[in-house]
Amino acid sequence: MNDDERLGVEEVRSAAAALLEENWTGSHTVPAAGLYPHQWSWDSAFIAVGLRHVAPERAQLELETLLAAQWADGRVPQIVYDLDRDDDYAPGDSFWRSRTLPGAPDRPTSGLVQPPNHAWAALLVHLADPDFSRRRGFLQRVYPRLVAWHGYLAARRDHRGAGLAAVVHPWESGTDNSPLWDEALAAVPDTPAWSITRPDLAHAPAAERPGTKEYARYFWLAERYRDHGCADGDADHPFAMEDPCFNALWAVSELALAEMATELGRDDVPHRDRAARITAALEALYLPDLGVYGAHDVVRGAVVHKATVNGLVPLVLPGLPRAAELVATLRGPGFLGGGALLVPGYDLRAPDADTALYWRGPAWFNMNWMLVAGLHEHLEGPLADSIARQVVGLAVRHGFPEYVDPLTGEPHGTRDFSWTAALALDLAVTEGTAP
Ligand code: 9WN
Repeated sequence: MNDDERLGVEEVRSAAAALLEENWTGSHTVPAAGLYPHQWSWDSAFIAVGLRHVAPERAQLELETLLAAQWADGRVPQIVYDLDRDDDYAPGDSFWRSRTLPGAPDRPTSGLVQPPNHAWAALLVHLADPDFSRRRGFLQRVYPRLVAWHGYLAARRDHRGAGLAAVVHPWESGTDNSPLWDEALAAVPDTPAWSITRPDLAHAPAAERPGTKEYARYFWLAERYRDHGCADGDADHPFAMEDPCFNALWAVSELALAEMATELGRDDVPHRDRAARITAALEALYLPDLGVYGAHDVVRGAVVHKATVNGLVPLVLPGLPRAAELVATLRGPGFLGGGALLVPGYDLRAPDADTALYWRGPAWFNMNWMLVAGLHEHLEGPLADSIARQVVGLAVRHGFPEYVDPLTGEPHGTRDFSWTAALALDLAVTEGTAP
């Protein structure tokens, strides 16, 4: 019996619940008290998925708080700022000054977005206790906001009319320094006007975070977007990428909206149609020789030829024509077959893979959680269970790290990271992985 098998569900539940309680502010959960002191968009959705097992009302509030900061155009912001912590993370509200922008909410936010996993999370939260959810009118309240959010993606982010949404900044992908963005980012000037501070480096080693040049480019791009009023009307975005992970989450969230629509007595067909259109459009991003989806660089008109975990996430989609190929890649030498405990962020054989550096090789718990869901979707139960077991074991054993070395399990980034706790808790409960 190994360490993981000795963990009981109750042990996982109480460790995860204690951390989520500690990181709860009264209206939302911070991703990590030191490194990430505000509310982050896709983090909140992952966190709600775990919270539903221990605090269903907080799970609903988590999403409602985020959606209350929605912009008039429907965008759900990447970050909702806590002004008391504005010096503790950069860029803060002092950079975005969102409340001076038309259509921004009263709450201070970033002008960017993050991947649309919210409707998926909201459906899971509802299903955890449908009676309680109905009593609180949860779906009635969140459904129209989620529809507006997806409407923003369709209206403002489908830059080339192919049915896929583009991210206009690496931060929007949630996989900030993924090798997928290297070429596009190299063309971005590294001369922002803003004087950059790095409060993040007080909480994680510099060697595990994006570098100075990358940060300079991140700020230059963010500054440009801000100075165009975050308006999306500008056809000359220097950075516009269709990410397979972002778009797969959009499609799976459309399917979740379809289920919500049925529950609410509304028409589910437009949601199912959009999910089918996104799934079909993803085909153009598929890289047959690598067995994964790449990212389409809208500015250069080409698909980036790199095998990252982003390109495996479409496995979450039912009926995906490439499912068998993705499973083979996942089992193959670049990923699990290369001796990895968890699915790495980047093909282990790539010359520039680094198993300790943020999104350039380490294994992330949210990505592995999505792959577990995708493997179940495509009837790969045993593989899903073995990944789920590793997620739970490594998460609890290392104090809920942000990410781990996929080969050794060594923890990296910050500790006490909320989505690691929430998703380990979810798998412990739903998969029964911790006997
Ligand atoms: C920028 C909060 C966020 C996650 C992202 C992760 C990291 C921020 C940063 O932390 O990004 O948004 O400062 O590095 O890449 O996925 O949402 O946990």
